Amino acid sequence: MASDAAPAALGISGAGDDWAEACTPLRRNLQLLAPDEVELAKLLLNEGQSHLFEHWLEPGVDDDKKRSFFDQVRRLNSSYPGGLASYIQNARKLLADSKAGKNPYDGFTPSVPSGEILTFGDDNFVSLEESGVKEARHAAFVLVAGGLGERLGYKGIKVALPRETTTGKCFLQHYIESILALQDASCKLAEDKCHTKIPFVIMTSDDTNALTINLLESNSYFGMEPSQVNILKQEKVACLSDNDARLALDPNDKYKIQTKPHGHGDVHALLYSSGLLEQWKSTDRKWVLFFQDTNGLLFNAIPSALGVSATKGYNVNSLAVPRKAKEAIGGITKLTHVDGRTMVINVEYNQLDPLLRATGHPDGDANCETFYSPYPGNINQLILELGPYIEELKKTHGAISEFVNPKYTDSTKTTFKSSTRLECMMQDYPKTLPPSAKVGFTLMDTWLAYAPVKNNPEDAAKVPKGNPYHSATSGEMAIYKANSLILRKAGAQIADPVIDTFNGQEVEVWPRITWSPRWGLVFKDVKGKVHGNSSVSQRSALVINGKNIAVEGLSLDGTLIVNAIDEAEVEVTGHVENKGWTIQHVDHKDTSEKEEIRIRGFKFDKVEQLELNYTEPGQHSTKA
Ligand code: UGB
Repeated sequence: MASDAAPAALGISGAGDDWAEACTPLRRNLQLLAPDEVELAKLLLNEGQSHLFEHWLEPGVDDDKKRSFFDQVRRLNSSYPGGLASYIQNARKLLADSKAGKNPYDGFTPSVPSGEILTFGDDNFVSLEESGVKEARHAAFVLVAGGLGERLGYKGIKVALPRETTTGKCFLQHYIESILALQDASCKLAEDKCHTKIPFVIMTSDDTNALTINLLESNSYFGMEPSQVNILKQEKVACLSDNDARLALDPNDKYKIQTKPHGHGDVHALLYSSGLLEQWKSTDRKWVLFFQDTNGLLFNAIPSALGVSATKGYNVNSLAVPRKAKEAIGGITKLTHVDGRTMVINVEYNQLDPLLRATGHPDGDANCETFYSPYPGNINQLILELGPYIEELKKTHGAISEFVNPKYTDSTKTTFKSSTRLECMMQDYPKTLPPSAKVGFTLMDTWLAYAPVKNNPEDAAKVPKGNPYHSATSGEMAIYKANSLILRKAGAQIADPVIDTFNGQEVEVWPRITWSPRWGLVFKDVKGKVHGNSSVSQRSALVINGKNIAVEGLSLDGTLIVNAIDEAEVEVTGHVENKGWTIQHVDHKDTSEKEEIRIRGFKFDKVEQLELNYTEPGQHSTKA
C-alpha cells in the first residue's frame, strides 16, 4: 500500500548533509512507498546511504524497479542479525580498523595447541570408530554448500562433481550414502529399538540452491528420505564501495544493491533461526557435524573423530591434518592474550604468516623439522555438542565475528579496486565461547582424511612442489590411495603406485579401488571382509558395491565390478585377469571432453571388465 506520508514524516535524524541531497528524489517518490518501506528509507538515510536514491527519477518512471529495490532492502535487513543498520555500522568499524592496519590478533601470542592425534587402524582408532558409530544416531549433519567455487572455475555446483570417475558417483551421493550407512550401523548397536533418521541440512545460496534441489530431486535424494533433508539458503550481503560503508549499487542496475556471499559462517545464524536445533534436542540429538562440499575422504575421519568428541566430552572438535607451510588451509592455533585469556582457534591461511611474523617468528608460516608447519591444518569439519551450542546461540543468535578484506587502490587506503563486503567463517564460532568450553582438535593423516577439490588445473600446476594440489586430479587419486592403503592395512597385497602427470600435476596412481560406504564404513568392517591372500595389481580397478561382499583370496589383474543387494552374501575369490580399464591423458583445454573430465586431466578407456551382479538373497560363492 502506498503511503501519503509527507517528506517531513521521514523524520530523518543525524543524516547530516546527505539529507538535502537525498530528500528531493526520494520525496518525489514518497507516494509509491508502503509504510514499512518508509521505515527502511529512513534507516538507510540515517546510515548515510542517500546516494542510493540520487538517480531516482520522478514517479511513473521505473516504478517497478523502485519497488523491487525495497524488496531487496527488506531481505537484506531481515537476513542479517541486527538488520542493515548493524551491518553498516559493523562495516564502518571494520573498515576503519583495516585502514588503520589494526591486527585482528593484537595482544595475542600464538603457540601450538595440543589435541588428539590418531593413528589409522591401531586399537585406539578402532575403538574410537566404534564409539563414533554408536554416537551417530544422536548426530545431525550440516553441509555448507553455498560457495561458488570460483577457484575451481567449474560451471556447475561442486557437490554434483564425480567424487571419482571409476563409479562416477558425485560428492552428494557419497555423502548421503555415508550418512545412511552410519545411520544403519549405529541403529544396529542400539540396545533399544532404533528408528532414527539422521537429519541432514544443506546450506545453499542463490548460486547453488536450485541446482542442489534439482540434483536431489532428480536422484530420489540418493536413497535418503526427503523429510530427513532440510535446505537452508543463505542470503548474500550488501557490497561496500568506500571506507564510509556506503553500499554499492549494481553496475548493471542502479535500482539494485550489489551483493556478494557473506561466507560459510552464516550457517550458525541460519540454523538458529530455523528452529531445527531445538527440534533436534527434543529428538535426542547430541552432536552437529559440519562439513564442506568436496572432501571425498571426509567420512573416513568422521567415526573416529565423533568417538573422540564423545569420549573426551569436547564441546567443539575440529578435524585436522598435518599442514604444509603456506598450504591454503587454516592453522589451528592456541592464542594467549596479554590479559591471560586463551583460545584454540583456526587462524586463516592468509593471516597465519603475518601473525607469526608479528610475534617473534621472523620466518612466518614455515615448515619445521618435520617438513610440516607446526600448526595442525584445519580441514573445516567441525563437531559441536548440541546442548552447549544451543546455549551459546541463544546469546549470539548465531552471529559470528566478521572481517573485511578490501583491496585498496594505493597505500593511502582511501579507495577500493572493487567493492568489498563483510565476511564470516563457520570455524570462528569458538571465538565467543567462555574459557570453560572444551575446545579441541583431532588430527589424522592427510591420506586418510583430506583431499578437497578447490583449484583449477592451471593454479594447481603452480602449487609449490611438495604441497598438495587440492585439484580434481589430486582429489580423485587420493581416494584410490586411501582405499589401497586401507586394504593393505587389512592384509591385502596392493601393488605400489606409479607416478604420472595429469594437467601438469605429478601424482601417485594407485589401483582404482572404490567401495560403497555400506561395505567399509569403518576399518573393522573392511578387516572383517578381506581374507586370505588377496592381491590387486597396479593397473587394476576394483568396485565393491554392496554390503555383504567378502574378498577371499582374490587375485585381480584387470577390472572387476561386484554389485550385490544387501541380502546377498557374496564371496569373491579366484584369479581375475582381463584387459581392464586403461588411463588416458586428457588436456584440460580440450573442449571436446566434458568439463568434469577436463579438470582432472584423465579418463578411463573401458577396454574389458568382469561385472558380477547378485540380485537374489542368499549365499553366493563365486570363483570369479
Ligand atoms: N561456502 C558457503 O557455503 N557459503 C559461502 O558464502 C562461502 C563458502 P571454500 P576456503 O578446506 O580446509 C576453508 O571457498 O577459502 C562453503 C576454511 O576457511 O572452499 O578454501 C563452500 O561451498 C579454511 O580454514 O573455503 O577455506 C565450501 O563447502 C580451510 O580449512 C566451504 O564453505 C579450508 O576451507 C568452504 O569454502 C579447508
